Amino acid sequence: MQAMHLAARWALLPEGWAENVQLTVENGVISDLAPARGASAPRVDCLIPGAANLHSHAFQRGFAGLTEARGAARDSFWTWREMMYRFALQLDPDGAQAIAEMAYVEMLEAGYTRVGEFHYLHHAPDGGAYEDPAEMSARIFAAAGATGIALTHLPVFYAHGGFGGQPAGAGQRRFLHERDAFLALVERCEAMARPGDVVGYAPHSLRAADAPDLRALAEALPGRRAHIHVAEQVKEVEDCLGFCGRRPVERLFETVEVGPGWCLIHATHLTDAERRTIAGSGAVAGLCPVTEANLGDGLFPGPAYLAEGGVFGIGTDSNVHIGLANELRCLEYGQRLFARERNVMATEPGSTGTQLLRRALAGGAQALGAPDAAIAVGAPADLVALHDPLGLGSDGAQMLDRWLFGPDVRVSDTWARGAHLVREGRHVAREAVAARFATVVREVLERA
Ligand code: NGQ
Ligand code: ZN
Repeated sequence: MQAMHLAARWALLPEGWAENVQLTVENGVISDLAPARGASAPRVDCLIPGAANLHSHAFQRGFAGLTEARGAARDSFWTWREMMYRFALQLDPDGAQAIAEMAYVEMLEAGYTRVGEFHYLHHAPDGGAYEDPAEMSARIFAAAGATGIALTHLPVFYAHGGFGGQPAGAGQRRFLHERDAFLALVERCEAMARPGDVVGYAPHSLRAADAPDLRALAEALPGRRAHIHVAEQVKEVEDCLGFCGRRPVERLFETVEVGPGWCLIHATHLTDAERRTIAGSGAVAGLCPVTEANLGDGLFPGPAYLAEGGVFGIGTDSNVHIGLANELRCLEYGQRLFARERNVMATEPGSTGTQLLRRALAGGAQALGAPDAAIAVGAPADLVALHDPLGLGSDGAQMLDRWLFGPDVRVSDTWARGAHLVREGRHVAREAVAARFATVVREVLERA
């Protein structure tokens, strides 16, 4: 493979912003980093590392924006979930793959080069296993392969409909596994992984996986990244208290050893003690600010958690709107509205965008078991270029802040492991992927 050269006016390096940098990329890896010389290489305005999107349910992209009309009663997370289940029951493997490809194209266009797919749509619409029980996971791998995004696949263990081992409801029949069959799925996924892909596992929630399930999985799958939804909704906290006298985060930490290999998705409703416990454990808080706003979840206690040294990363979750700048802005704005202050998620003086991005890059890579997101020799060439059409950014930090909070800076290019997948803001396969996506969604909506 031929070496690629790329120059950047500004680049976010591990030690900070650098001006006029030239990179060489060979076999998908950054092989050299030097001061830019002459005009030999194509030059971008601002170069940042590609980010990890630590929490996605790709299929939910299929009904993005279509649950925003009020029903007869008051709408909530739980009424949204009914609609989500109805959509989930309509998808066949081809449809699920087409929708995942659309989501992954948009992620690459947004600046993500890896996705953590929290995957629970496992079985056929009647709840029976497909001939290949790993069929739906195979479609996720295929969608990642077709679009070029790196994948951390997180097959989901789902066994119950609520706390106390309640039976699963009819709408959940495609999600369910016995423990042995689930462990076999994890093994099959490992066999499907391309170089650079990671396979973890995900007990869906304390509602869907009980304490014996959690312990058995942790014992059977040591060393794998583990993700779980926890304490997203007040009702979940109340139901957990009603069931066992403990709050969800307390219950999780009492049940399994939670450390840096864990990612706690949402972790919205926390006591001070629970927040300190998460921060002290080194686990990643998997924040999904746009989805959390869309579903009316509540606000994560950001500043206190950062003060305690807590780690966080960002996920697009329901994929109602796929963005990276957008997620970080929504995170910061939620905290501003609550604190009635500005630049709340910055822990030191200086660019809020730079601090938010660096934390999200580090937490995302940790949560997905990926190499550090860094523009550095030896690192995978996962790169995102920002274009500043008016040339107003006087330095990299300002360009980044204007990308997050202003109107005109945007992603122009994305390289994943050196492959130039997004050019002039568009994924190279966007047209074909979008056409298949539109056909599938039209068919599902006509049927539903
Ligand atoms: C999910 N999504 O698994 O897709 C969940 C809803 C549930 C979010 N929590 C289902 N955002 O939690 O039971
Ligand atoms: Zn989720």
